[in-house]
Amino acid sequence: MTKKTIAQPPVKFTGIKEIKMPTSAVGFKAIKSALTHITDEVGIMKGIGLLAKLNQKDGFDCPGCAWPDPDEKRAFLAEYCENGAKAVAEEATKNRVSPLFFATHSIAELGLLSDFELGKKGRVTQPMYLPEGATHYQPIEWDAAFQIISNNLKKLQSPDEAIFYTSGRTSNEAAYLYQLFVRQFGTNNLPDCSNMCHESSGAALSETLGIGKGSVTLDDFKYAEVVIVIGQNPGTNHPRMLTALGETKKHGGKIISINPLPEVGLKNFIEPQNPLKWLGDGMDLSDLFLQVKINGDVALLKAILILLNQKEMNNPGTVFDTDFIQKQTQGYEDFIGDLETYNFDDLVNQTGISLSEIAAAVEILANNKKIIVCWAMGLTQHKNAVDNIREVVNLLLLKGSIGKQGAGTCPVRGHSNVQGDRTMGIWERPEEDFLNALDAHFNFKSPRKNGYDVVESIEAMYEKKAHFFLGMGGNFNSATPDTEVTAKALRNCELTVHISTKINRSHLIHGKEALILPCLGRTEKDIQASGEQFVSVENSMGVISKSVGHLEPLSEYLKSETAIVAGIANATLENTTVNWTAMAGNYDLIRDAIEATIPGFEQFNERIRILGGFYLPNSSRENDFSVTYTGKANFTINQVSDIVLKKDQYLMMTIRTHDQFNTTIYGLNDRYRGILNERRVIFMNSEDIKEAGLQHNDLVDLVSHFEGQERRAEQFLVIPYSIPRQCTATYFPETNVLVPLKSTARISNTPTSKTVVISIHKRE
Ligand SMILES: Nc1nc2c(c(=O)[nH]1)N[C@H]1C(S)=C(S)[C@@H](COP(=O)(O)OP(=O)(O)OC[C@H]3O[C@@H](n4cnc5c(=O)[nH]c(N)nc54)[C@H](O)[C@@H]3O)O[C@H]1N2
Ligand SMILES: Nc1nc2c(c(=O)[nH]1)N[C@H]1C(S)=C(S)[C@@H](COP(=O)(O)OP(=O)(O)OC[C@H]3O[C@@H](n4cnc5c(=O)[nH]c(N)nc54)[C@H](O)[C@@H]3O)O[C@H]1N2
Ligand SMILES: [Mo]
Repeated sequence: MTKKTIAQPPVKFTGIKEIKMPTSAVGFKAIKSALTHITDEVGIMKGIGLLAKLNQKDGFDCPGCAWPDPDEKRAFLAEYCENGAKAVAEEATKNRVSPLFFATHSIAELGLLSDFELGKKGRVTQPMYLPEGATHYQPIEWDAAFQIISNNLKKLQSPDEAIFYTSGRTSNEAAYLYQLFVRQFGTNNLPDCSNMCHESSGAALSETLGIGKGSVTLDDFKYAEVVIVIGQNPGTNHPRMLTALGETKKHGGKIISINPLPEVGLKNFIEPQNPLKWLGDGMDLSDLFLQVKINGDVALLKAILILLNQKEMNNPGTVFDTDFIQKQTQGYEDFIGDLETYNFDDLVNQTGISLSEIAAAVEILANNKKIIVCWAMGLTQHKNAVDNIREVVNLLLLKGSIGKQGAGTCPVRGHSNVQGDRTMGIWERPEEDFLNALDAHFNFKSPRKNGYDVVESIEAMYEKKAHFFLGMGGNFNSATPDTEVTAKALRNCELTVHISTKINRSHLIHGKEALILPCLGRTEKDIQASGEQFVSVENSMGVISKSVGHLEPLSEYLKSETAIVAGIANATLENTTVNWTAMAGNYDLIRDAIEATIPGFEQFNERIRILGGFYLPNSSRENDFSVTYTGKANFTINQVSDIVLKKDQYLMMTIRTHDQFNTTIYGLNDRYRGILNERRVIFMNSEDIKEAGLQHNDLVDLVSHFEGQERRAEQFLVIPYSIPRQCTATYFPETNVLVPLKSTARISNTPTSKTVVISIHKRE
């Protein structure tokens, strides 16, 4: 018999090359890299045809990040970035994983491939089935696959024994139909990638401002006097955001970046849209870079707020927006009272930043009124992540920097439709109003009990309280924390099902039986009973727009995500009140149902056909905080980090390279950080390396420490890097095995993937 398939990326070294860190982002090299990926995966002619439709008003939405497209003018052939082009190349690839491929490779064998090698095998072309005890996947007809799902769902003692995960690429139409099926089946077990991503932002913003989404639009970047980019690496993860930051600079605004790493994209940027500038010096972006220690952000913000408060007390009414505070907010006195209890020097020490640099930030903030704060995973994946974001809101409220042009909150979303999926009801804790609307429209009673989020789902499968897993996209095994625990949880299931475009490690870590259901991607034509369909998505700023694929589907066996949901629903639900076949045959009918049950979608079918789409209503953008629990915008009292490191311990953040999209590894380079052809590295401060008796390129094992438990990840190369003392960085998902499942953020329950306590051990 074969050995058990390994759950983690195998230890393989690919031959590190180190280069000097570049001094600017984007520019000619980025364009070259984009074209290389497109040419290698898709071919040059087809590739250029694809790029011409990418993010255009009549084209398809980039399957990369959720950064918005300009409302007005869009550049022909340039409304994309290097990493968007890689995302498209990855999906539209010529390479195929056919039944023959599965017949000639056992699952254990596939497990020995790295994520990079696995992904490069290409798109899955046919539904595949793994019977109990089998070593190879085999092809299966769609109807037989739906029947296996239905049989397994019907065997459960309760609908709550099934888990229905979603990754944020799923369109609004597919997501809506999916949650409707899951609720008609009888559970709210709808965990999604958001639980690991911006859940902390949603929790903090709903409490303080009344809506879990950001408040700014792209246009606001032109009017902002200050933009703070904190805990985010836009040069890699949202490259088109650099154009917006460039607009801020062109209009005289200042940029402050707050990050443990000097990320190149935040320093200097060469506009991709203007070839005349490709070889020039580029535009300097950050006016001030605060190199904060990992998880030192609440301390830093508090230190800034204390100094701002002192300035305000010296000259009342000149620093804070007292009128806004008085009329629109609640909790100011308690907040200021709390601020006065901190020891200022302790706070500064926690940040690792000099007092003069903090004072420079205070100077910029004191003298300006229109502030935008942008953030991503550097704030959301800590134990006090919700505190981080509430403290950001405190700053904006003091300055009255919300609900007006050029100011506000900007949580920069990850997956291209992660925000839309939540709007569509992909949530384990749905609002009563939403469920009531569903019940009334579809004439059934949806479940009221809260479902499991990602961490709770893993626990439920681990403890054998749940026996069925279905993933609508994503790579659950590799994206979640505590890889070995998650793998055991998935293996405990009776059936694991993945609706996927490409093969990934979650297909190899399976339940007793398993299915891979291949679906159409964004780039492909979607033809249903009523003809050619399009879908809709919501970007990071609440714009709903249309996305239509133009390529011929790569295989005749692929189904759309909506058709797959309808197939499962028809096979499973006996007394359903929904005509699944009709809805999947004509997405206008799904949009009619969305309009009838979700606020903000009036005349949806009409408005979605207007090129460019429409904005959803957003109360905090409109300066209306009446929807919070106090009826006002709320100041909050937040906690600084309580992590105490022992002498030989370090904090580790798990971050993305320039060549990956989450668990999809496009290539082996992290060009902007000077690392080529290798992923098994740990970035350390050179003083720490010296003190630990280590040397550049030493081979080390990493051990994480949590509540007396140890977890181990073996074989990483030590790289000296500009990073604060006792802080380290490694790449996700290689080190997810070190992130303890139970180490999560208060309130949002998001895994603390940016604060892992580790020790570092030299290999003999
Ligand atoms: N090309 C590409 N684009 C992507 C993705 C991708 O993988 N590849 N992923 C998408 C998804 S789902 C998401 S959520 C986003 C992720 O976008 P990011 O959040 O930018 O991604 P990370 O690599 O996790 O980077 C986190 C950044 O926060 C910093 N950081 C870490 N800890 C702290 C801290 O304690 N304080 C502060 N101030 N900074 C900290 C890190 O140094 C790093 O710069 O990108 C989306 N876009
Ligand atoms: N340690 C650590 N862990 C993290 C993070 C971190 O920063 N550090 N970040 C977290 C974050 S922010 C996120 S969002 C999650 C991401 O978690 P996931 O969303 O679960 O993971 P992805 O790697 O984005 O999923 C990639 C897979 O999605 C499938 N796919 C791609 N396009 C489509 C499509 O159009 N339809 C369907 N059905 N499938 C498709 C492909 O098969 C591909 O292999 O990971 C989280 N995990
Ligand atoms: Mo994300």
